[in-house]
Amino acid sequence: MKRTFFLIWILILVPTVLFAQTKYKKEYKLSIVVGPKLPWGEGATLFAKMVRERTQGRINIKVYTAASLMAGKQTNEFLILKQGIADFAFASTINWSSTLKELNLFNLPFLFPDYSAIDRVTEGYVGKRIKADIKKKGVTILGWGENGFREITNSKRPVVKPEDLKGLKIRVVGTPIFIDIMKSFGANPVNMNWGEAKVAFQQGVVDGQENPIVGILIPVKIWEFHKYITVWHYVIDPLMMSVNNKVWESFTSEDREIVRQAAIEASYWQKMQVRRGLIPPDLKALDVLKQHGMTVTVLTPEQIQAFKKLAQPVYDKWIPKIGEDLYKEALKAIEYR
Ligand code: X2X
Repeated sequence: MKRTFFLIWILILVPTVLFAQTKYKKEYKLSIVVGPKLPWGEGATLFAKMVRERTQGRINIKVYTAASLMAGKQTNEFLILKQGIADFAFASTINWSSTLKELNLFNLPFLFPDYSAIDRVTEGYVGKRIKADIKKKGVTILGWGENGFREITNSKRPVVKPEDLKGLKIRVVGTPIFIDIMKSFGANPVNMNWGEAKVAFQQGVVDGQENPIVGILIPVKIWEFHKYITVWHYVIDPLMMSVNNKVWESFTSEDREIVRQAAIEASYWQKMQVRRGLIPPDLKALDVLKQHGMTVTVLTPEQIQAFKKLAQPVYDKWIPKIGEDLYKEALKAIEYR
């Protein structure tokens, strides 16, 4: 009797274990658009390491840097993740916002005044709604990291007022709202993939660009190309640790829990890295730029207002595409004090 039970048990258990293991791929591909040494890349690597260790190697994630899974075309990232060419991505809202219009919420100029405002939006009701919408489109968001507040640099002159931007060629990501924003300020936007941008700075094909200080500008040594930076916090750029829905559903519930927890921890760690030296009174990150000879101009609220006023047409055009309701909910969270 006992032996029969044992045999039945073995007959059930062995195929279950084998089947569970064959469901998993040998390697899961995680996409990022930058290199491995930036905090963004380090966050992705940390996530992969945590998942590999905590699942005893059952889930083996490899980080594909420099937009290599989409031949450099960073605005295609959501599509390749949805299609399963990538299994995971640690992705900027900017790069997905040409496909997912509501993500342009984060691109509205001067909407987010500080870190606490962006945290209330991503971690609150608006973040949950965005997650639910993206889930319906084939992708699960597991955690929020951050590229940072984007500041503008150039090789020509200090930018204090809109007239200073007149005629400057500014490299932006090839997502339509950035063309509208730069035009509203009076600059000449040039869209270009990040992979080609550094050479363009070097050769002076463009006069300037916009990117976050700790997340991008210090690691790429922007002072080798541009002498002037204006700190104006005009756009914030959250990162989403994300996974293709089919891949997500193929994991056991225990493994999903491990992956979810690792995503939260790694994205939070990454977000804290890029905020270092940028929260008053600790502004060491600005000192690094100055030590390398850059002229750092920090705009006052009145100076920012001059740019924000010019961007009103961007708000008028893009709020309907983002969704009036989502925008209003975000405003509520931002204005909460
Ligand atoms: O292309 C950029 O500017 C970058 C690296 O910041 C993004 O991917 C949004």
